[in-house]
Amino acid sequence: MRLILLGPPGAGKGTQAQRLVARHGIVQLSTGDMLREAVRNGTPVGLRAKEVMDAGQLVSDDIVIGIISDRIDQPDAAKGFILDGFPRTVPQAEALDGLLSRKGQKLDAVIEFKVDQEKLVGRILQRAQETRERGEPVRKDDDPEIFKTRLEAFNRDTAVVAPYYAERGLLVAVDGMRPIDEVEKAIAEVLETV
Ligand code: B4P
Repeated sequence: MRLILLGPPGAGKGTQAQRLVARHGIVQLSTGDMLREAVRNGTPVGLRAKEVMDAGQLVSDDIVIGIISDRIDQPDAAKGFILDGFPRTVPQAEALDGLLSRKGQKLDAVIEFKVDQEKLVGRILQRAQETRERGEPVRKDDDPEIFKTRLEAFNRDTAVVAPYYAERGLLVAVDGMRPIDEVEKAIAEVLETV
């Protein structure tokens, strides 16, 4: 199975991707996690990405497409994957089409999480609060002002990715406002039909 999870920041893509990994035994390919790891390890990609991510902007297409092409070629992605946070722009979606067609592979579904912007802000503030209470460092981009920039980037560059997949008959919307277990159930129902 090859899936894309699409939606605004804080919509629950990462949360549901982990549940899908547990349920289906396929890998989660999260560009956010890969970029944060590159930043932690101080790699050339990490050095280029850090400032952009901290500011809540999108990392350049060439960097992100580069890391995804390398990752998708790994043996553990051969039997399927869940793309979480990629593609975030139409050029990224077009690059993914190219990568998959070279491998003779197809996407099974693109699941779009629908969540109101007010709810997104509330979730991010809560995540920051819980992280602080655990004594762990809070993600710089979970600051309320920077989160606004992330939402703007989503509205400007990522919102157009859903129609791209709708035109190809792959898009299925899920109500991401509901509790985590209910969203998981809704996704499971969608996957029974693909
Ligand atoms: P990401 O790591 O993808 O961050 P995200 O959008 O906040 O994650 P997600 O939607 O997965 O939210 P989560 O499940 O954690 O990106 C971070 C940055 O990396 C970007 O801003 C950008 O700079 C860069 N980047 C990544 N990919 C890129 C690309 N392709 N191109 C360019 N740049 C890229 O959920 C958030 C919170 O809500 C959690 O605390 C969770 O517990 C809670 N939650 C989730 N579902 C819930 C539910 N149903 N009910 C209640 N709470 C819920």
